Amino acid sequence: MAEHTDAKQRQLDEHRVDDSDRALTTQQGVRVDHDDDSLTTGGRGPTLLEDFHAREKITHFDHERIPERVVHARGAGAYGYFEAYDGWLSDYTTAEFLTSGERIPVFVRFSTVAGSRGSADTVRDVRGFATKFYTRQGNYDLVGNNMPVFFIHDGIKFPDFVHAVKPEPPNEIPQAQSAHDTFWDFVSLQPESLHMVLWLMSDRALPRSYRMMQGFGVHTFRLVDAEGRGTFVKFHWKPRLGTHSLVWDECQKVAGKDPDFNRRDLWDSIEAGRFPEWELGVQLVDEADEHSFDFDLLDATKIIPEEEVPVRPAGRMVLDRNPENFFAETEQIAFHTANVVPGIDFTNDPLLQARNFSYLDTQLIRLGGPNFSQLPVNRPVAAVHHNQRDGYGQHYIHKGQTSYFKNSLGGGCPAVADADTFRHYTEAVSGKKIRERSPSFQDYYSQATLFWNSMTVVEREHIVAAFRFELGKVVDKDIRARTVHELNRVDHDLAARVAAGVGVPEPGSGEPNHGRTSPALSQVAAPVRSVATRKVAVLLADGVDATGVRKFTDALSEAGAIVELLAPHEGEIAAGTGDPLTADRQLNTMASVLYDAVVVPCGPDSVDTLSEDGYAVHFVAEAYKHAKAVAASGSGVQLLERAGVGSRLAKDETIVVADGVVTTTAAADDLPGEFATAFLAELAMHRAWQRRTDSVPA
Ligand code: HDE
Repeated sequence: MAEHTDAKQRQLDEHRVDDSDRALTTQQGVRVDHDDDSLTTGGRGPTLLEDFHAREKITHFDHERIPERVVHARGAGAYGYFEAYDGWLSDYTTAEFLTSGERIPVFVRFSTVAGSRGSADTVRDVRGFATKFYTRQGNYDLVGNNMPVFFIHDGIKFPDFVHAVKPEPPNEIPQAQSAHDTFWDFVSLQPESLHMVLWLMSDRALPRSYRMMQGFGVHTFRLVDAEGRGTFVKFHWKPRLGTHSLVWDECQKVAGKDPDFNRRDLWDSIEAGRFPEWELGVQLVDEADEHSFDFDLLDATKIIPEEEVPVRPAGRMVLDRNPENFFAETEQIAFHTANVVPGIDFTNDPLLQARNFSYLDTQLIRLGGPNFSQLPVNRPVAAVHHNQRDGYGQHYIHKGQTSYFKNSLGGGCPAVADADTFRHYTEAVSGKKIRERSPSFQDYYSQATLFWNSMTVVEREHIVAAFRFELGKVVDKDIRARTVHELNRVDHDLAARVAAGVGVPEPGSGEPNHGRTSPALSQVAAPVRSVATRKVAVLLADGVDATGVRKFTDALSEAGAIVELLAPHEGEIAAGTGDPLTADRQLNTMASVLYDAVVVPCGPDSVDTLSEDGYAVHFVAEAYKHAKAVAASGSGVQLLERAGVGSRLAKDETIVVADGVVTTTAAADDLPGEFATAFLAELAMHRAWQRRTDSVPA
């Protein structure tokens, strides 16, 4: 648990309840001497109405569920802090948290969008990335996603879009999936969604970890300085560990092996003191340049390419404390895009404007009334004084005779302030009231093409495979054809490759591709290489060369990787050389998909046992299929051969590195330090994307 306490944590401490060494009571504080049997007439008679304890207990239980979020129902959150760099943003904004450099408490909630609260983490979906900054000037919420654009550009389409992606009404199937008819029906008829659909079909929709995911504010917001001058801004979060994804086959398996994969990863990392970190970046656009782009800044289906407007580092955020209670904190946190502080304002982005209505509205039903901002996790650390009164769940006891403004009886208080106040940006607007979207929003394809053009070969392969998978689940052939037709307007090669997979005739040559790229969009082209927090499975059994294992795993741990020893049985593992080892986990409780890499150490008996264990053989083959780093030393190489892994395995004591597979026949005593170094280099690559594994059984 984090050492640091801050204003928010001190406030939360007042609400934290510790039951240890305490007596059981009713809600009224009456001590209870019996909690197993209800009050009955005789041991076998009817239960008595006067059993207030049993009634209270059951009644509370009957009411303990609240509606899940209509979207983003499944999530995981944590506390931490944000600190701005250098205060350079004070040239643009009066928002203190962006300029003071002080540590500002935050709570971040990550989420999937489509699935219900109990759905699996590793589904193909957008991820929410919502941050509440508890600033001295009030709460600021940056309610973003891990993709920089959205499916629609006008909020009026949001209910349609969500109805289309959610499980279908007759049977509530499928859960947490976009691979079904209604979603693709919507997409094929709503071309503005195409750009985001390309992101959704890309690896961005399959994050390896919330800690390895970018975040985006999506909309163009506005910074406002002390003179009231506005500057357009887009917010970006960049993870220190780089942006990395799982592969689709892996995701589907993880959904069964560990449906809490991303949630657990966040929790475990924070518990272990490996605090996730992001850098906040901003793209700033002068108001005078509002119309100098070939898209509309108010259109949330568009990015501002980083090569056109660079992302400037503005601060960093660290998450260092898990919540005490999921419901109280992660479930009850209420984000709202209209929670802004002085120095940050909106633009006329029609999606943002609708969100500013929706987020307050939704909390009223979800949290049962207008006082949800008094819930501990939602309370600002800034002082709160207003004339709003009463309502369900009112926690404050407001003193005084007046609850209106202006008043004389209350001395005019609370009084409007004259400094440090929120003042709406004064923007001149004019025009006729019309239901019509500006033509500047109507280029649906250029940026979808830009995204496609910017992908590496392997990223494109994944996108094509994703389209084939998703459309392959669509029953209505017209929807498939219509979608392919739309893809043809993005790129002909893309459309042709998808068409070939889903039984749709290849469309004509389509519109010419504009050929532009934005290198920053690829997450593979310039990866952050790090082994920090990467999970490595070491497969072993009795007779393993324990000396070599220790030497190797020490080197990995020192480099920041997490090593787990997996064996057919838990407890002590008899060693072929050196002292016995203790297995961390029983092999069959885990799976390769829960690790970043796998290692098979030397030890003839150990390797013989593993070679007879289909689970171990599959473990290695599957890690190989998913392009993970694989290593084996000494007799361990035989298990790789048995698993059909790699065509270039070591034949002698030389270290062979081939497409992420690192082998040597050297055993414990001769195992060179370079073996660990070579493996760490492959692990840092995240995946050996150049490895061709299509023919490896899934
Ligand atoms: Fe949301 N969205 N949204 N959304 N959204 C909600 O608010 C909505 C949009 C996002 O961890 C809801 O409290 C409308 C864009 C996140 O608690 C609801 C529109 C982006 C979260 C809602 C959008 C988001 C939500 C459901 C179109 C990325 C989870 C429960 C006008 C920038 C926050 C709730 C959390 C949650 C409405 C579009 C991100 C119903 C109407 C664009 C991360 O109010």
